[in-house]
Amino acid sequence: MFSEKFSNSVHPSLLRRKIIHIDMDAFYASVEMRERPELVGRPVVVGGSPQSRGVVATANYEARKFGIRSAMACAKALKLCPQVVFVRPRFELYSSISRQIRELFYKVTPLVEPMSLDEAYLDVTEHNNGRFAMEIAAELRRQIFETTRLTASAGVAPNKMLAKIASDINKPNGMAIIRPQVVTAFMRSLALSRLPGVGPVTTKRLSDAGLVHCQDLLDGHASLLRDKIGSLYDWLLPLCEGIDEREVVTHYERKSIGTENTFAKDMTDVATMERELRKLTLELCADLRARDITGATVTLKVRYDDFSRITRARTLSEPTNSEDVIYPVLCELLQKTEAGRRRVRLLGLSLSKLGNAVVENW
Ligand code: DCP
Ligand code: MG
Repeated sequence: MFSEKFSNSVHPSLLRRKIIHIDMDAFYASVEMRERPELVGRPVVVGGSPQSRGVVATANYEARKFGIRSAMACAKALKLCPQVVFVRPRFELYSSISRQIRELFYKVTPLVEPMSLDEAYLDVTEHNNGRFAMEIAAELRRQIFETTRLTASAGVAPNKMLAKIASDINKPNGMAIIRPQVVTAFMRSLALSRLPGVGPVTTKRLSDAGLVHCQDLLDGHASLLRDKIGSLYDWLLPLCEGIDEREVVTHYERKSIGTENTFAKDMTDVATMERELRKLTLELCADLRARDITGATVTLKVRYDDFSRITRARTLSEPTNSEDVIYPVLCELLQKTEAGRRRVRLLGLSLSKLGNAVVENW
């Protein structure tokens, strides 16, 4: 599709790495269709209910034909397609499948950055066993299907931005490769709204300035464009050239650790809540001590029966993981809520301002 004549202008950063982006197709909906074959061929929305202001988490491809999209109100989805089937999400099921998929990724390389339950970047520059990145991606898609009976799409490219854009090109159940030699040509016709970090607000600002595609920015005069869109220009320019130096991040530093429980019956009296908090505190502190984690800020989370949620927090003079310190603080924080006056469906607690850096993989 793109001619090789661009090969003499390849930016060196595009020759450095090989990145694969994998993204499951209509993930939650595909899982539900696998579990309930009677849904196959029908438009399906996974999400809340149209009666209770729920939103669409995802829609299968049949439902998308009617214009239904993620984050849309379920009531609107129902208007667009009256025969749509609404299904409640089952997050535990999705995360167990997500773990299966990640295991397949980690067999290829430790350089995996999961972005969500259904999406990850892999850096296969080194860990390729002599295979082309494209072959690894094809093999992973095959293994994912064999293991889960679900389809994934893949993108292969010299960086994260391009790999993610590529995985969308032949979605669903497809794959695309963007070679370094075609990046310049490919980027020119790409809409600016497809660049990472460019959301609806920025897209509007850019189109108000007459900028819709990357070429509009690439061909424009730098100082004129800086006058129009300010520092946005310098941020976007390398992206429009197809340059994205972000590494695949395999570990993150944990900022907080906590636990919570939704109760089978809403709670009304404070003594019961204190007992439940005590149980949660003992569990959490045992875990913290086992992992040698301490924290200075204690946060209590309360969800009332109408699903509204509040948090109350206190920072101690020094980090701890002792229930004898944390539990009384939680009881004090509970006094600062409407517990006892309103019905409570969930209690949670967490510790932040951790005393020692806690580095984990995803
Ligand atoms: N999700 C959500 N709310 C959103 C977007 C997504 O709950 N606003 C959930 C449901 C999706 C899952 O995350 O199934 C993965 O998100 P994707 O954006 O990858 O969408 P899908 O996998 O559903 O579809 P696609 O085939 O376009 O990747
Ligand atoms: Mg997906």
